[in-house]
Amino acid sequence: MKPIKVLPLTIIGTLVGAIVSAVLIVTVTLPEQASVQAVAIDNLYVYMLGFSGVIFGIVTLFLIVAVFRFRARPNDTREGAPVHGITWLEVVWTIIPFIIVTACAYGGFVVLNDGNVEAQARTSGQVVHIEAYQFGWKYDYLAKNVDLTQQADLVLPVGEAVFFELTTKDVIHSFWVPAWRMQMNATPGQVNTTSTTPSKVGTYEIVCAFLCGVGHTGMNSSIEGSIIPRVRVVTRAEFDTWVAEQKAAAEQQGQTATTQTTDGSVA
Ligand SMILES: [Cu+2]
Repeated sequence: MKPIKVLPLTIIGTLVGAIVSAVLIVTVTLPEQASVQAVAIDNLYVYMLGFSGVIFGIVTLFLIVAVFRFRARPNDTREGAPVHGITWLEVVWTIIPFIIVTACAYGGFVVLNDGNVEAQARTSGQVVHIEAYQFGWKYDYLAKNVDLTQQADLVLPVGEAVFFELTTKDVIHSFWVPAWRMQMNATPGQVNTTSTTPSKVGTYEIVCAFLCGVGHTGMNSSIEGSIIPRVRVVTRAEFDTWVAEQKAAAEQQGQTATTQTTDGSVA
């Protein structure tokens, strides 16, 4: 039986795979890019999809050819030839995947490292603590002079780095804003962190990306009937106004509570 011609098949597989990747890259529409980091993350996605498509093309082509070429003919009950190895092929299929995996890991490291804006956010004080619960999110604004706690709304100023600390009251949840290309799990017993720089004014959907119980679907802000608000990215001035309003509302609520207690004790 004639052996498979490796080189021509590899070339054809590469071309087919590259075409598959190109079609996917052109036709699959990603969500709007609404953070500074989103651009580099999308480029990384295209880079990895390119590699994956080529590997897919080569592997699939070899598989199809091998299935046809080496199939058992009717009434042929002979054993196959005992092949003990082809050293050059084994060296090649070890070195090439090693290079590909290293290149992908390096790309991922660079993009995630460059996109980490924790230092900037800590300097400017833009730190938000997110507490996940069944079934929603609560936000504490930890910035100096802001000090808003247990907010149902996530409102952020555009163009400013923000650092998130995530915890959960109960089970594992995952905070995901597709437009920011940012997702982080909230894991019981630990604080997970992530950061982003919103780059566009607007409202964006928040999704819980971890199946967390019967109300999980409701933790997606864009489904009908969801009580979870979308994240609002506003100008700095609008953000300051919002903070002032929330603080005033909180103070008034505190006063009402005090008044009620006083009234109760007097009566
Ligand atoms: Cu959840």
